[in-house]
Amino acid sequence: MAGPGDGYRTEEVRLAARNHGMPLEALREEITPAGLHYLLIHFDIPHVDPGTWRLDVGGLVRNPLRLSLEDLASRSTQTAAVTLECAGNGRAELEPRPVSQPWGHEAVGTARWTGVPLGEVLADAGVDDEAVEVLFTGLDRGIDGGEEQDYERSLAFAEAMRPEVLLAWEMNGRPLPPQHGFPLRLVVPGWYGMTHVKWLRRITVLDRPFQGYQQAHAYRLRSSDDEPGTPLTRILPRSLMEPPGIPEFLSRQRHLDAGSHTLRGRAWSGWAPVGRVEVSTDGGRSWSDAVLEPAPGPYAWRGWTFAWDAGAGEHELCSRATDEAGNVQPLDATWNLGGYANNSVQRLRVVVREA
Ligand SMILES: Nc1nc2c(c(=O)[nH]1)N[C@H]1C(S)=C(S)[C@@H](COP(=O)(O)O)O[C@H]1N2
Ligand SMILES: [Mo]
Repeated sequence: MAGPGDGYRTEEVRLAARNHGMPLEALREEITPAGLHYLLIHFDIPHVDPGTWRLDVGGLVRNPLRLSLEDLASRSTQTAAVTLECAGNGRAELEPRPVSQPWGHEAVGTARWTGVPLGEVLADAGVDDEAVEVLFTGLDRGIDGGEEQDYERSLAFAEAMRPEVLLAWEMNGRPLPPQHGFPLRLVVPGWYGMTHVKWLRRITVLDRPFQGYQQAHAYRLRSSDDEPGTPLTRILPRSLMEPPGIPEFLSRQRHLDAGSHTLRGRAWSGWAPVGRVEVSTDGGRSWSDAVLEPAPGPYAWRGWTFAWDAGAGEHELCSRATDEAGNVQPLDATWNLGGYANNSVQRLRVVVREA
């Protein structure tokens, strides 16, 4: 943990340089270009020869499979626009700050993912009736929390069988870039990023819940290390504003001219479609509805706009999303040990100068 006055540690700065965020001006794009999509890589990006790579599907199945990329691509494919967000997005706003990847608000992006429904591959493998979970193992290996491990995460069997869950080999119409999981990754629309296992090499059907580090220890909401906590699952609603005007290089302070402006942003939730976005230009004291645009898919963000007549002076701009399940963004963050799921509203300070 680091207190409000503590500077960033070398380790945090190194992590931030490896795992870049989506620059918030890219909120302008409905589909995030691959190079602007955020990245989160725990260990090393593995080197993969697509000619010899195979996906093994085993465990509690009657017909274990070993599939090449050609085998997968010969099936009928699906493409979906899906918003991915790291569960640690917003972590750096917490006090004290968990020392980890120091995300502000930029750990998000929306891509078009192409692949095959996982459920169809599992059906071919003939899953046993005792199946409880499905485990996804990446090719990347490292040490986290003092434990050597492959990067692995599981899903409840019923969740894995949902028709929107994909084994994807394309991002925005091109083979997955190395950093986004080449040659194959899992895409679980609506869920936080840690579930979307990259560099897949094995899928194992289990008769009990997986207890590995990234499942049982990391990615849980809890306030101390000795609590089991509750697992992170779906993405809580969030709206972000494209920063208006121009930035000052170092502070990123925004400057714009007095007069009419169209404020823009995007909003998403993994629980239900976003049904409302409100904007405040006075730091959250008063709110007005933004105009919503359609989403490019049921699990993708939707754009919004808001007409603002800006008077000279300093203003704090905020936006907040409400989803159709009734979840709304809080004004203030709730602290937790891992710094997860902080979906409190973004506050953007702008200086408006006389036109
Ligand atoms: N194999 C593997 N898969 C992984 C990770 C990883 O480190 N290794 N990071 C996860 C986390 S925490 C996130 S937020 C997403 C990020 O996906 P992206 O880098 O394609 O944006 O990948 C997930 N899948
Ligand atoms: Mo993440």
